[in-house]
Amino acid sequence: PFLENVMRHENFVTGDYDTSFIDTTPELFTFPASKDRGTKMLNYIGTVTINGFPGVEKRKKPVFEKPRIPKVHQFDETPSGTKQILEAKGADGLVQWVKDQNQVLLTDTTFRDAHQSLLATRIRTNDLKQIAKPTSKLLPELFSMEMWGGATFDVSYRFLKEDPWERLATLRKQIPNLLFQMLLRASNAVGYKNYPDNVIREFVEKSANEGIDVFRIFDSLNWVKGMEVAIDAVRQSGKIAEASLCYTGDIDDPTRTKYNIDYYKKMAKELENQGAHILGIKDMAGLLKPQSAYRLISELKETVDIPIHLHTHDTSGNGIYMYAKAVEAGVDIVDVALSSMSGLTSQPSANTLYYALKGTKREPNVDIKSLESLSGYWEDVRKFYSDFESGMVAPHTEVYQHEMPGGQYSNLQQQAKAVGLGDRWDEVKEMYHQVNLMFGDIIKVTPSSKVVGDMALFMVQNDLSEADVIERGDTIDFPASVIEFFEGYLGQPYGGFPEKLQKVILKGRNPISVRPGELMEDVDFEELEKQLTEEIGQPVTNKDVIAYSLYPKVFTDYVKTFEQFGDVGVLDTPTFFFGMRLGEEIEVEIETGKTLIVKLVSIGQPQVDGTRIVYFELNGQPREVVIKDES
Ligand code: 3PY
Ligand code: ZN
Repeated sequence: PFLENVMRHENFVTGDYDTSFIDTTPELFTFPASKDRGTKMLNYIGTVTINGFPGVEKRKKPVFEKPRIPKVHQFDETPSGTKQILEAKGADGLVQWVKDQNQVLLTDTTFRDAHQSLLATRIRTNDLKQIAKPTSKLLPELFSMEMWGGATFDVSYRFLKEDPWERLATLRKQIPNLLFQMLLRASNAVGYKNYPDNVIREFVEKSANEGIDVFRIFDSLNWVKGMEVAIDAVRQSGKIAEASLCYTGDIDDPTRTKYNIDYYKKMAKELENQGAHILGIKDMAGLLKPQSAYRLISELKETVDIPIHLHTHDTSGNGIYMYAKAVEAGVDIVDVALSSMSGLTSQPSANTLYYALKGTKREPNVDIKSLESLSGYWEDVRKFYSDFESGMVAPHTEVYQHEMPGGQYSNLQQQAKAVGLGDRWDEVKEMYHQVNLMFGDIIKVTPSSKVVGDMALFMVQNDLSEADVIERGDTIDFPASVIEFFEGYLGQPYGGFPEKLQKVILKGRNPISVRPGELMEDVDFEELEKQLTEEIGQPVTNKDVIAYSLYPKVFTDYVKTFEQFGDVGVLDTPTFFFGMRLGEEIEVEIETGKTLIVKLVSIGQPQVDGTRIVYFELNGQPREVVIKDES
């Protein structure tokens, strides 16, 4: 290991060395403990082969085609892109560049919202990594790639057992030319509740340092006060603050007057005054209709002087027509996904939009062949994740009634199944609509949408109507998220809380009306680092400490799994979900240039203690692991 350490040291790699650096570089003498990665990996493969993977129907591993990776010339230079513009001109220079463009610019959401909305956020870094370089070479004209934040952060630790910071670092290396964009839930960061201000600041600073360039910031109640700290932190970091208004209701429906055009114009102006570089319009459920989009964009263009970036979900099937109208009205940037990862609860298709706008004044500058070849890769990869598909196969105009965000649809459906309400999904959707009205018609987006979802599930499960809730509320234990919402810990909804319901739910507790961050003490990160180091018994990074401050248990559970199974991120996705078939042989690259060959030879009968011996060959040598059969 000493020699390996020397050879990896940057002075050695760059050739800038003489022997004295060995004496002055003590870290060369700390050797990583040998951790037998091979055995841990066999343990993981044995475990999923026998017991299956949560959320994936247990079955023999299907035979999948190898995903088609478009050929790009490895040694061609990566074309420069928007990342270089930001580096050369700074945030204001980049904003000016956007304003100077005549064509509509595109953000590709395939790496984040598309799979959050179609596949319950389950796409693994292993699959992103393989297409990262081709994407950077084939789509250098993109405005940005949305590839981080939202639910991807906690799902990485929680379900995929991988580190989201490593995803960011890996992709950043492969994609040096495009702006990386993340979704930041303002005071809720990438979590489901408000955090102390210094957690938000620390999170933004680290994310910016690690490679995020555009922060789309929103508040789940459109409460601008709740966005102040996040916007300021992003501006401080030198990156781009895309402060967003969330769109709900219908500006052209005279019976829905709460969120009218003036409401959005006022909010847009406030965000601009607050320091937004770009105005985001976050149509999280896909409620913005074509004619309303024309009106909304036209009027907002006259209201603010900053570029406008429009996000939608194609649940109703109206996405492309709506974008065409928004483009006509002068929207600067729109969010699209590669065709095979688009449509339905995801974003509209980039490929389709290209043809829709071809020959118009604002035709996007993008290569359709590239879009198609990259889409081919995702068509193949998507098959690995079929267990996480929502089952929606055609446009759902009923979204205009239930108003459920695209990113929530497949997740809430999974939650409903988990509590035994899978066959009452239609009722859950109807209840979601009713709960929204009970709550006073609120903005529904993470985490306020989760509150509505939790309450809807709770009411269906317990067969409660609105009248039951009001009349018998004092005997009902409401979900924790619902109580917190009515206490004011997600912020203040526009128009206030419905007072009667609030009283019933709070049972004598007093709500707050200030920004929750004002009441929370700063986190002492040094103390937290000590606590975490003690709890897991190993040194930690500052990124680990941030993750721990956001969700302590999710993070320590992840560490425990890592201890047990090692880095499962190196496995291909079919093996990760299904384990191996008898007699199958796979290659696993555990680090660059270091590959293990694994063969599953046989599986023993269950023993009296409920375990089975699984026989492998690892690089040709027989190896066996003992697995508890829990199937
Ligand atoms: C998220 O917050 O994760 C969302 O995608 C909201 O739409
Ligand atoms: Zn979205």
